Amino acid sequence: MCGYCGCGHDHEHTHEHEHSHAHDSRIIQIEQDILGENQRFADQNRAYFAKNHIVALNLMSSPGSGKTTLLIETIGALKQRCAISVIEGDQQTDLDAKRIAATGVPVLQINTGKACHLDAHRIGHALGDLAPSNNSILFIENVGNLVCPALFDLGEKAKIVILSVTEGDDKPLKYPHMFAEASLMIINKIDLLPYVSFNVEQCIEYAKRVNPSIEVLQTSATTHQGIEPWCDWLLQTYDATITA
Ligand SMILES: Nc1nc2c(ncn2[C@@H]2O[C@H](COP(=O)(O)OP(=O)(O)OP(=O)(O)O)[C@@H](O)[C@H]2O)c(=O)[nH]1
Ligand SMILES: [Mg+2]
Repeated sequence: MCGYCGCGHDHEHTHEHEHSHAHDSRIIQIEQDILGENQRFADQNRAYFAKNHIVALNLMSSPGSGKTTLLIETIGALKQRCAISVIEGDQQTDLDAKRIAATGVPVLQINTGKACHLDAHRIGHALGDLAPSNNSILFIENVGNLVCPALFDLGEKAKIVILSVTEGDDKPLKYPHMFAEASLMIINKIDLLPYVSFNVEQCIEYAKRVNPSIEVLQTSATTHQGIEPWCDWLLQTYDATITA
């Protein structure tokens, strides 16, 4: 249960629900306050990114879809071409930060505790500590969760959703907010396609039903398939932002 975004609404249920309308409106008010507060910090982050020519990309997915593995491959392919830094979001541990640190790029781990997503306030603090270089790409690996991170603007240039083929091709319809918010869907672990029942065309059709303008790439972070088109997408986004 998330202690911040209100999903799950952790409260005692020893009472009857005769007053459910008042209860619901109080929850909606709390959610509006939380998201309104987040938006103010997100706008500050966005201004910081624009001033310093930093392309911030928010990577979101279910746990284990391959975000960190894909990042490690991406950093290996791109770090000679542009400066890169990473913010890692997990509920606990610095395991992912250690994996990224081994690539040699600056990385900062955020532990969210009970919270199931990163928010703009935490990112603002992390920017102070990480101090990403001007003219760089900043990857923000969000907490593994296909729901709540979609609600929270971090001030990023783009949201990217990573869906691995072991999760099922129906996810864009079942978790539409994530796919509606994303500019790009990466279908990862395509090396496993021969072993799972995952219809790539069907998945893309579902994603475009939710978000007609979503772009789609297919990768395998372990066999390196599709990494080049993904790096091209990154460099185009970087060039467009830096020269804007
Ligand atoms: N076969 C295959 N395995 C992959 C691929 N990408 C990642 N994996 C494996 O999937 C598992 C999870 O990968 P991670 O990169 O840790 O996933 P993550 O999304 O960062 O996980 P969280 O940070 O916990 O949400 C690891 O065992 C990876 O080796 C891929 O393209 N193909
Ligand atoms: Mg990870």
